[in-house]
Amino acid sequence: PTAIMSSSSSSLPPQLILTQDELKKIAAYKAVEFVESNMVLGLGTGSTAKHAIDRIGELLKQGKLTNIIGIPTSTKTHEQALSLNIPLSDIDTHPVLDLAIDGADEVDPDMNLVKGRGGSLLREKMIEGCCKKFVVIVDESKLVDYVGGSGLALPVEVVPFCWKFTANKLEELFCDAGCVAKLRINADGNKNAPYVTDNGNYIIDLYFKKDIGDLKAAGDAMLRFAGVVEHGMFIDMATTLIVASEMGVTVRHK
Ligand code: ABF
Repeated sequence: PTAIMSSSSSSLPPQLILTQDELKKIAAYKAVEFVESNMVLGLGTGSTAKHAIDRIGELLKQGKLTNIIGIPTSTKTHEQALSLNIPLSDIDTHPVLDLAIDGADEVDPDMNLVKGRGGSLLREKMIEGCCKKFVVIVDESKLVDYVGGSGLALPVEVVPFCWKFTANKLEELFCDAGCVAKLRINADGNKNAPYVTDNGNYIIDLYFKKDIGDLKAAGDAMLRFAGVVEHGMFIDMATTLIVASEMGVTVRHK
C-alpha cells in the first residue's frame, strides 16, 4: 500500500448542506492554494477542474498570481482558459510542469484513478505524466475501494479503424472479470454517432462484473492491442488528493 506522508483537514460549518458542485468548488479552490506565481500548470478537464481554472483566472486578473503558463488537457479547457486570459502553451514547449490540477471519476485508497468518463483522458495522461506534482480534486462521491470495480465505466480510447475488433479483444482479455465493452455514443446531436475525442478517436467503455486484479498488468495488457491508444486508469500518478465532503476538506500527500 502507498505510504501517505502527510494529511490535513479543515471543517466546514456543520449547518451547511452543500451541493455536489459546491463540494467540487471547495476542493478546486483548495488546490489553487498550491499554485504560485511563475509556475507552469497543467489545467484539467471536467466540472471540478473548471472551478480551479476559473479561480486561477480570477487570481491572475487580481494580480495575486503572475507569470503563469497553463497547459490545457482538452479543447474545452483550452477555450475556458483563453476566455480567462490565462497564457497557454503545450508540452512540446514546456515538457516539465510544476503542478497539474484535475478531477477524477474514481479514486482508490492508494490514489489510483479512473478518468475519462467526461471524454478526456489521453491529453490528461500525457500532460499529467510530466508534472512534478499532480493534485487530484474530488467530492467524496468519487472515493472507491477499488478502481474499475464500481460497476461504472472504465474508458479506453481506441482508434476508429475496426473499433469492434478492438472492443472484442478487450472483452476477451477481461472475460474472467465478465467484461462488457460498449462504444460510447455521442451524448448530443446524432444519437447513433460515436463520441469522438479531441484526438479524433473513439471511446470504448468497459464494464466489469468482477475486479480485474493487478491494475498495472491490466493496463499494460490493454496497451498491447494496436487499436488501443490509451486507457483511463491513472496508476501511481497523483501526488496529492483533495477531497471535499460535508465534513470538510481533506488534503493527502503521497
Ligand atoms: C476529466 O474530468 C475526466 O478525466 C474525468 O472523467 C472527469 C471528472 O469530471 P468531473 O470533475 O466533471 O466529475 O478530468
